[in-house]
Amino acid sequence: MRFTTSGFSRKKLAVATATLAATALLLTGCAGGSGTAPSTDGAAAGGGGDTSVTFIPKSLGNKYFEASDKGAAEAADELGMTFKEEGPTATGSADQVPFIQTAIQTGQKSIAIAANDPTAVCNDLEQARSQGVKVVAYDTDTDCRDVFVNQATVDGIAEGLVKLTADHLGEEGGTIAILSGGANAANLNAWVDAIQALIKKDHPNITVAKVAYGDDVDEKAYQEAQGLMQSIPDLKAIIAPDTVSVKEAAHYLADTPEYQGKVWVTGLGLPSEMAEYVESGIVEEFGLWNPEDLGYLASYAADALIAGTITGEEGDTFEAGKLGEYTVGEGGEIVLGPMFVFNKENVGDFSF
Ligand code: RAM
Repeated sequence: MRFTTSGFSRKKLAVATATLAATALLLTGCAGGSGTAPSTDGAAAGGGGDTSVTFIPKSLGNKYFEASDKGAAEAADELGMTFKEEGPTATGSADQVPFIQTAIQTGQKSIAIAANDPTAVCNDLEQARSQGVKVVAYDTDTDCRDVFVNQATVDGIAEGLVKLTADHLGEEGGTIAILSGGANAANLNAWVDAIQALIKKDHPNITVAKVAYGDDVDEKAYQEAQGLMQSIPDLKAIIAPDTVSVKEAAHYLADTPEYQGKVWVTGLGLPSEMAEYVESGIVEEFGLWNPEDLGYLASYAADALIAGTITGEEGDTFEAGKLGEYTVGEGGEIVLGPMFVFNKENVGDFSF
């Protein structure tokens, strides 16, 4: 089964990216201090000014969140929302708390957060909600929010990555490892659990020897990839459901010819970061979605919550600009669409 992503075509994406780059140049405000990114002021760009959102990614400097928050800024501009992106440079459980407090104290109408730890930020998010701030979880869920904008279903991601790996290993199967990112992240742990459960249920010829964690940090992910390849003699594949981990596993493989052709790497990656490895044959296929669309959808969900168009109840519907109409599902989850598979034929078509 091929996974194709709803909501973006290459041409449309190229146009959107060019438009977005021009818009971002117009809107970018002054840069913040350490731990903050330039904020763009939708009001200054002619927006209504009475709605606002602060995006708090897992960490600044991760190109995945640079892409998702670029899409969020594009949507905020369309909606006339004041947009801010602020966040930590590390992925510790409590690193995002100061930025939630800043959003509360500056009267932001909504917060969109990709929590490094689903429970560690709850006291602060509940404080925000008690003061009327709408909270959107995006990319990864937290226990205290109004809605969760999810890039794809957990089962869809697990099925996609396991299929790529099982197809590569064939009847013989073999020993694999999983290299994830932050050990407390709800999205990553859900995917790791679903991947292991699916392999146990449907692929008795595949053994998961170890799960390692790179904490969404380049150097650590590289070292963990090295450790897996050096410590598991019959290792045949690594599944890395995290853009930092899959990039660094490919990076270590590219640096270490003795493992090339022996260990196969796939996972969830950014085309912009993985293209060199796909074009050189180090990696054949990997999955993801359009992170810019994820952020774009999260901004529209925040705006709909502020306007009262949705409350987060199952069945609520709202318009999300160029992405069309979305419906709130069970537990307040809004799903962007299915996973998309990138390979040598298409990886060069995308700029995120
Ligand atoms: C990293 C982060 C993010 C995840 C992607 C796939 O950038 O862990 O939360 O969605 O990988």
